[in-house]
Amino acid sequence: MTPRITLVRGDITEQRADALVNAANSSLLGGGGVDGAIHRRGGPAILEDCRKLRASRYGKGLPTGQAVATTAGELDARWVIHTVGPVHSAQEDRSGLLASCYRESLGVADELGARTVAFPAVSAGIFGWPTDDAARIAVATVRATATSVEEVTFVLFDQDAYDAFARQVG
Ligand code: AR6
Repeated sequence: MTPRITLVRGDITEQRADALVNAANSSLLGGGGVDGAIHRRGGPAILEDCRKLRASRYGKGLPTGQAVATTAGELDARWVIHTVGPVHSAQEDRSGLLASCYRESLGVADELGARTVAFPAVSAGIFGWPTDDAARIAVATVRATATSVEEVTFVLFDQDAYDAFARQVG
């Protein structure tokens, strides 16, 4: 099955879903943008889980394009799924890695039994990915992924990003 896709304009930390996806970096130890907001609002339990992951499976960090789950702390969700988007490059096509973020996050959601998942526009902020292309890859990948997730909500922070996703969803 492929999930129903819905769009929301707003802050992902204010959403309710089984899993909220974080646009993290390989360190898993926090940053700006979505990552900063998730750790701020979710509280220290998320960072504590991230540190445990760094001390075990991901000693060198979470590779770009992969995903891993932690508690959602005080957020209105059961899990946060951390994924690391690629930094946009004009020289190198990294779109396969960006698609992988969505695919791998849905795979983790399936392992957890999550039925509703909220995504931000991974890589479209600090990592510099052009919004239209980020939206195209996000929507196409979710549509092409077989998953038991029933609903994917893209949570877009600003109107431009919302409009870009709306053009893709049609
Ligand atoms: N809710 C929803 N969307 C948001 C929020 C929010 N609270 N805040 C920003 N956005 P970014 P990236 C939008 O920069 O490009 C961090 O330092 C934003 O406008 O959060 O993958 C990490 O630690 C943009 O459209 O993620 C990494 O180092 C989109 O979310 C790096 O940034 C993604 O922006 C990851 O950069």
